[in-house]
Amino acid sequence: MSKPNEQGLSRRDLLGSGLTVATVAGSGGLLAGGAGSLALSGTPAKASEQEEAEQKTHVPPGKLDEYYGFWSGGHSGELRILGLPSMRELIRIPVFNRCSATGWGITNESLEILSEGLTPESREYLASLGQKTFHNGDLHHPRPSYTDGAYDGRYVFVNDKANSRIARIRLDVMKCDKILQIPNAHSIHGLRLQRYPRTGYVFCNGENRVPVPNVGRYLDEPKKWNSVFSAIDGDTMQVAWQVIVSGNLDNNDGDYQGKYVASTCYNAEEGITVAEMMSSDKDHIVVFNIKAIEDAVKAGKYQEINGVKVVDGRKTSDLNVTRYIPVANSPHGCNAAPDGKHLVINGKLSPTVTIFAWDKFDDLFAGKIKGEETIVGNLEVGLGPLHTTFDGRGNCYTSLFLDSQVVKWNLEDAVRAYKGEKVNPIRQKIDVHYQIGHVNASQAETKEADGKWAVALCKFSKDRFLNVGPLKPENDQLIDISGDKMVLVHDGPTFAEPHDATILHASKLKPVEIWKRDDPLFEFARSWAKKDGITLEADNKVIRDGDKVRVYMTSSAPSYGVPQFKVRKGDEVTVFVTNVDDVVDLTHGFTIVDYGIAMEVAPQATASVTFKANRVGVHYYYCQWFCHALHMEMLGQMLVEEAGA
Ligand code: CUK
Ligand code: CUA
Repeated sequence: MSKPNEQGLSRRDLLGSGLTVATVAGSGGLLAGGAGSLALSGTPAKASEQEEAEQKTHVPPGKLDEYYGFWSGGHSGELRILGLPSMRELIRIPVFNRCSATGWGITNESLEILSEGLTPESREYLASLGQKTFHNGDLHHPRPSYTDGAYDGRYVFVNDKANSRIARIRLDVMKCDKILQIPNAHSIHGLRLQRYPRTGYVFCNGENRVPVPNVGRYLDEPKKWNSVFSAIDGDTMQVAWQVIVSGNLDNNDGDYQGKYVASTCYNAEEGITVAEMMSSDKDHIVVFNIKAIEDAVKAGKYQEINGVKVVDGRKTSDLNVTRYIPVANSPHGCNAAPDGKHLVINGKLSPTVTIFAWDKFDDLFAGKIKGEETIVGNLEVGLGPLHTTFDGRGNCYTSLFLDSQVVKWNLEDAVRAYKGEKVNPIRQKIDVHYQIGHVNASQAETKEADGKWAVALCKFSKDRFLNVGPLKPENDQLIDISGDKMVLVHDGPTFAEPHDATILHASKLKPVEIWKRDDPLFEFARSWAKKDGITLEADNKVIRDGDKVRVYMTSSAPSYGVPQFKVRKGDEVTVFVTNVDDVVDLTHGFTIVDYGIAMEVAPQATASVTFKANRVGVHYYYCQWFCHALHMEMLGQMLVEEAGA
């Protein structure tokens, strides 16, 4: 039993007791982490089933996991890779954050990526702060690229809710190579990818409504505010087009035919306060017709705002590019089923999921049927349905935030029940710990959904782990979904904040072992080397160019090619380090003491950093990545002399 609070009840007691809380739709407190009263108690597995399932998660020392999981890092701004089913964290990929280990946000290469895609307004704002980029981000939705509805192993795309950006991570080297800030849209939340014929478009939801363009007035005229839906070209990482909509945009997903994208909206009222946003008992989903939007752009039926072609898709528009379909208040998750035919909308405040048939959208846009007629199912699943995932065998798994459960239900049965047949689509409910957000299963967002594992990303761990102070870890739980019954098999503590994860079979990815020397990410160093007549892999040289100094050095365990160099106070110094070791695992680093500089230089990579030598003295530089028995001895000295010396 966990320790009671002053009222004599711990949260665990509350969760277990079925204590009644107000469940009036519209009560803001409802979503603040209370326990649901209607919760059917979860059905735990039999001891033998439990043991058998737990055995399967054991990956013995030296053995490899069967799946990669791309985990969002939420407001830590990073992306993480876990191995499944062991749930071991394999590595972290810095994206919107700064990273002390790899020098992300310090090196020239990373700063170029972090700053090149910013809008002119952001650049100006950041320059006024003396910054080249933002230092934070809020990464919710990692999505691997597709070819014909299956993962193709090229990229993972992610959103940044905090600073309205998206980023691309290359899966051959597991590094971020592009970041784009999206003009006109405010706060990028939902992010999904074009599945067919390939990615293609990256679809991004601007969550919050603002004046478009955002010109510094109209606070008291919210009717002049809008949300903006963006399609980004995933190859060039440029905005292809945008659509201005009514209401806001939360999550989205596309079909398997490349024709439609749908998005949930939790504020059709276009209110500002919670009460206003909740005033109607209906919100809507918006359906975007890709071809119609492209045709409108081709026909010049757009407005150019901040350099982007913006098509009018509001309710009042006569362009026939969007359709609004009413659903119960405050829908959240938006999930295309791997059967290619169905779309599941998760009710959040409504205890239901609503099922749509993609192919009915043809008739909807042709004006032959009404929005409501595209609905083929509506099933009561439990309290606080947020997201749904799939096993490829016709079953769906929906996260229930308020009930702290995952509910398994059958899609075909739900469609039959909606037609009036007497079937119970609900298969099972299990407890998760606690307050689950996303649930996602192996390969579930592809036509190759394989129904082996699902992860339940729980917002609270409460007393599941040793107490680490007021800020608790969250809890990513692993569920075996391969059999008739779900079995909860693993608790995984995790730091802020995994919203979401996508799970790929390991055969989908073929990352390189060491860098290739001609990698485009080394272009900055290559172009300077060319100007200076330097061969990066061989030369160790200090070049003075007025008050600019460029230091080119190699690194080879356990030494730097330049053991010492001298500069003058006030010089602008750029150090290029090329790791000439070609052994797997042999990463070097370069850290200058008391200068705030550190970077990773993996085998066959070049990294560079530029700084002002404004601090005189002898400053050691050393290798911070363990590389050799003499790793401690891998160091050198930079002397910064007084300018007149
Ligand atoms: S959202 Cu976090 S629980 Cu940002 Cu994907 Cu639904
Ligand atoms: Cu090189 Cu440690």
